[in-house]
Amino acid sequence: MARKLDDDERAAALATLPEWALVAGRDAITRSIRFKDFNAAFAFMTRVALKAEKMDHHPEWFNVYNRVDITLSTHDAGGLTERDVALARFIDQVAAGA
Ligand code: HBI
Repeated sequence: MARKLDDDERAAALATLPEWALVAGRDAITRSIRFKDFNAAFAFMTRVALKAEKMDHHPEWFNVYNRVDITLSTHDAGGLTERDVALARFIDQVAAGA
């Protein structure tokens, strides 16, 4: 089971994830992405969903039309782990190519 990142590890990870912010009051990170339309947003969500299944690590997310709000944290560990960092990097790659 993944272990929580300590303060230094979390800061180092966040430094490499400039699009993401810490969630106030949670050991979690969040990013909001706007796509050109719903179709692009849902195509993004489909790709991330397949990766999440493969990783057995799932996002908390909300979609309205072309916007997708994503929050990542590892529920089993009660906070941020390397799995969240890995999924965030994948999300950034897919969003960049959308
Ligand atoms: N996704 N974000 C997140 N955090 C988890 O702890 C987690 C998950 N997806 C699946 C999963 N854990 C399973 O390993 C457990 O529910 C058994």
